[in-house]
Amino acid sequence: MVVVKILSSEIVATAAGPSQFPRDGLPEIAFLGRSNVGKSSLLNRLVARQKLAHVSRTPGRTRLLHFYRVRRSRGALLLVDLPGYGYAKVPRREREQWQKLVEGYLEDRAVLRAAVLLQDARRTPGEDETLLVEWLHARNIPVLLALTKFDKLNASERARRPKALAAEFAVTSEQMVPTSARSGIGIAELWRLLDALL
Ligand SMILES: Nc1nc2c(ncn2[C@@H]2O[C@H](COP(=O)(O)OP(=O)(O)OP(=O)(O)O)[C@@H](O)[C@H]2O)c(=O)[nH]1
Ligand SMILES: [Mg+2]
Repeated sequence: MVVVKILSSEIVATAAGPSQFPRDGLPEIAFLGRSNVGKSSLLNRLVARQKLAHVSRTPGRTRLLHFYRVRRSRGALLLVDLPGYGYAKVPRREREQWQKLVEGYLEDRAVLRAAVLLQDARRTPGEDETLLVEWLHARNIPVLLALTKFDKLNASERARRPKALAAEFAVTSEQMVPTSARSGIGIAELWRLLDALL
């Protein structure tokens, strides 16, 4: 197995719109999912830093795109922490703004190599998730599903949930990885799947 080292990671942009997106041409991976699903935590774990991305105490606060540059022994890339959706208290007008910002980003970003959609391993996907996967497929954006908070499942759920969720999303096992930002389960596997798309 080839060991890929993380050499450095840093935030390079916090963007409220396209004019603030980085233009250095590095390949990019976007992290998408419901508020509180664990996007920032997973990102921190991927770069082996505890406090690069902000882990929120109050869900649904992030309204911006955060771009992190990661230098690895096999090259540099950007990881993008997208604002979470689906937070119940968010008024409709803000939801529409989220949609405009995130869909605008996903549709126009030439350097985008893949989207990682995060799904809480304990929960049933909602329309937000299934429609998003369809939307990404329709635009030929490769999608990986990261099941989050896998440490919270017991042994029998660990055996059952990935299969059930793969069926609900209609994806193969190569497109899905159980993860835990707490224990580190699935982090190496997620990098392996991402590298195949980079
Ligand atoms: N047990 C456990 N808790 C986790 C895991 N990942 C995230 N959490 C917790 O879930 C909460 C939300 O995590 P965040 O990483 O801030 O989630 P987010 O998707 O970035 O949330 P927004 O930025 O609000 O969209 C925090 O309390 C985390 O500590 C995990 O793998 N296991
Ligand atoms: Mg976050």
